[in-house]
Formats: sequence, C-alpha cells, structure tokens
Amino acid sequence: PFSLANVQGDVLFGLPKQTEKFLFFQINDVDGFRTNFGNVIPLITTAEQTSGNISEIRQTKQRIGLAANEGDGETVHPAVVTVSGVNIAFSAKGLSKIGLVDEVGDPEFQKGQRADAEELGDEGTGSGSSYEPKWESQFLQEIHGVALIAGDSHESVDEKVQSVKEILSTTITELHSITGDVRPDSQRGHEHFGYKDGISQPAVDGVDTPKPGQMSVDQGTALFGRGVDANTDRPDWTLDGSIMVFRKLAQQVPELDKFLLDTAGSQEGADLMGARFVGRWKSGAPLMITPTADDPALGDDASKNNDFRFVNNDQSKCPFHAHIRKMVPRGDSLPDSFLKQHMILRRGIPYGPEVSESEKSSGVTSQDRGLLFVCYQSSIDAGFKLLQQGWANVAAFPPRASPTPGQDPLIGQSTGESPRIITGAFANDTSKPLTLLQHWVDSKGGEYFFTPSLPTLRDVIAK
Ligand code: N7H
Repeated sequence: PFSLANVQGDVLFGLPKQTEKFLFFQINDVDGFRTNFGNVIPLITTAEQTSGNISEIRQTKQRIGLAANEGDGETVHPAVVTVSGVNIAFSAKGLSKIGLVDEVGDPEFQKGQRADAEELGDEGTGSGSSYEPKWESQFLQEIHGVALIAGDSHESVDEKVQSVKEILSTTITELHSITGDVRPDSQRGHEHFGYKDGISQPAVDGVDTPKPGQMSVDQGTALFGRGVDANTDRPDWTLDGSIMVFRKLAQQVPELDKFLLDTAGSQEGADLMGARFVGRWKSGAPLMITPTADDPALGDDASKNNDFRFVNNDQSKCPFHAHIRKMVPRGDSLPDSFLKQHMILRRGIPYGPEVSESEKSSGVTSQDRGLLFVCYQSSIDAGFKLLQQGWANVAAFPPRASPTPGQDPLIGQSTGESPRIITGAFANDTSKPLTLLQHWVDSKGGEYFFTPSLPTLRDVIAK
C-alpha cells in the first residue's frame, strides 16, 4: 500500500528550506558506499515527515500571525523551520555503478542531461555530435549522485553536510556543492526577478487537497509505479521513486529591468510588461484577475491567487507568451486531461547575492545569481523536457493562438528561432511584435537524477 513514509520528502511536499545545499558526488568504492549508506538512512527526511512539518508550520504560522500561504513547501519563515532535511538521488551512471543496471524506463534519464542539452536549446558550440554546451565545467564531469540538505541556517545545514560526509567518508568524492538561499525580508518566496514563486503546483491525488483553481494530478505523474504509472514496465525497486531534474539557471536581473524600462518608457509600463512576461505581478497576483495593476492582498491569498483560467485565444488580459501560460495553458485549446499528464512538482530555490547598487545603476550583472531549478515527475519526456523544448522554446505554443505568441520571454531558449519575436507584450496593442535580442535566463548545466523510495534505499542500495 501507498505510504508517505516510503517517499523522500522533497518529492511530495518539499523539504522546508531557508537554505539548501546540493552536494554532487562520485562513488569510488561501491561496497564501502553501500555498507556505510545504512547510516545515512536515518537522516533521510520522508514525505510523512515533511507533511507533518507542513501542518506544524501552518499551526505555528497561525500562532505567530503569518499569512496562511507564507512558507508553504518552498520558503519557510525561519521561526517555523523545525527540521533540517536530507534527500538523496542518483544519476543513471550512479545507479549502474551501484549495480542497479536494469534501466528505470526513461530514455532521457538513461542518457543524462548532457545528451539533451542541444535539444533543450542550451547555448553551445557546434551541432549534433560536435555540439558542446556552454556549461560550467562541474556539470561536464560524471556525476553519480546528489545529496540535498535543507534547513533553517547555513550552520544547521553545514552540520548535516558534515554528518553525511563523515558517514560516507572516502567511499565518495565530493565533486562540488552549490548553496541556494531564500531571498531576504520582503523578497522571501520571490525569485531574483522579483516575482513570487511556488504558488501554483499540481495537487497529487490522495496526497494533497486542491486549493481553489489548483489542478490535481494522478499519483503516477509524480511517482513511479503508482496510479497511471502502475502499468509501466519498470524494475520493482523503482516503486515510489521519482525523477528529479536539476538545472542551474543564471538570471540577468539588472539587464531584464533595464530592457523593460527602456522598452516601456516608464516604471509603471515596465512593471506591467514584466507582469505580462510572467502572467503574474511581483506579488503573485495573476493578470487574469487583475490585468492592469498589482494587488498584493490577492497575491498573498492562497485561496484566490491561483483561482483563474485563461480565455481560449484571447490575450487581452494575459499574453499567450506569459511564462505561466506557456507552462500550464489552463483554459486554452488543450484539454485539462492532457495538461495534467504534463505537470511537474517544482522545488527550486534561488542562489546568489541580492543585486548590488552598482549592478542596478549599470544595468549589468557582475555576480552570479539565479535559480537552482528542481522538479519531480515520472517522465522527463512528458514533464520537464516537453515544457522546455516543446512549449517554452516553441513560438507557436499554445496551439491555435493567434497571433503567434513567440517563445517564453523568460525561459525560452533559441533553437534556431533567432531573434526571438513575441506578441502580446504591449497591453494596448496585443498584435504589436516585440523583438528580444537577449536572454535573461541561461542554463549553466545540470543532470537528471532518480530519487528512490525509502524501502529501496534501505533494502536495495544499503547493505
Ligand atoms: Fe517557472 N519567474 O520568475 O519568471 N515560474 N521560472 N519554470 N514555472 C513560475 O505560479 C521562473 C522554469 C513553471 O501552474 C512563476 O508558482 C524563473 C522552468 C511552471 O500556472 C514564476 C525561472 C520550468 C510554473 C516563475 C523559471 C518552469 C511556473 C509563477 C528560471 C519548466 C507553474 C509562480 C530562472 C521547464 C505554472 C507560480 C502554473 C511558474 C519564474 C524556470 C515551469 C514567477 C525565473 C525551467 C510549470
């Protein structure tokens, strides 16, 4: 039977995270690794624990008077983070190194993200067999696994990191680690462009109760061997596992701000155009409900801020190209039954410092910042890859929208479509095209990982 205690915590509810470290490693000594791994298992946070933590957080929030949606899942008030959590996931090379040579049944996972980089539209040189992505070198190494360690402070996270490293000791080599941090003060829960993130997630059947407007998905969309995925031919040890996509996405924040201001001509116009790029105002308030001005109370209200549908083939309130419309075009020409097969559970966290005064005034990024993008799904091809390659990068998506929307202005990557031309950016003339000569999000690399169930970690991987 299905039990939350069998699923790793980041998959279903998200580890509560003020800060999170991703530790990428190689396995040197398989026997030693499997022997020592048993001692890591008690540190692993399960979905049962994160769900308990979420309800505890809700109660604590009520007690200390925080807004109900502040701190659900992704970005938690420091006062209410009660655990530092550990999760672990393996690449295809890592699984086969351990001896799990039966393929999980996902071709993209099997080949690894490097093999997908060109199709995803990641910047690079050459093409086909001579294509080289412009990735940071750490992602060009062979990565066997990643430990996710989340918590309320760098100190508590580092302590947990030390424990994991001491247990695994010389059986692994740490390749590199990256730290993500929730942004400070009023920007808590907002990504670096300034928009509130983590509002819209699918509710998993039998796990979450949908909030108004929230779409629910079959368990098999997230978990191997459950619901619609139960009929898929996979090794037994994949049950209750999930595929985790990791991407380091750099964001050019002052450049985007400057572009919006130069193009729109006023701060008010820039705010509107930026909101049209996203489909939401910075507060999280959706354009479909409030198309001309931000409404922070609406943005904060979890019972209202996701309760909308797009109007098929109408972009008067929200452009077809808007990031949230590209990613989940609810109410457009594709039926919900189809969209639900292509939903992902997002668990990313921002990285890098706040924009400095000199970056603001020059309009030029000098410090690396962006999003450590993480999402879970049971199929890369139906989840992350379709959303990136098939939807964000494709000018004619959503289908039958007219005029042609253009790529997702934020995450759309050129796959031959250069320069990128979008329509719908100008609220007063939605057919007027806008040419984008630059990108504001760049992929620095990543990998595909498999997040096994607790029973598999305990009975198959540890020995
Ligand atoms: Fe997006 N952003 O600030 O613009 N994203 N995203 N994303 N994204 C969302 O509704 C952002 C990226 C999705 O259900 C919001 O929760 C940034 C990738 C999906 O209505 C904001 C980056 C992919 C949704 C951002 C980035 C997705 C979503 C609104 C990269 C998949 C839910 C908050 C640096 C391939 C849509 C919310 C829905 C929402 C931003 C990346 C997917 C503000 C900055 C790579 C499915």
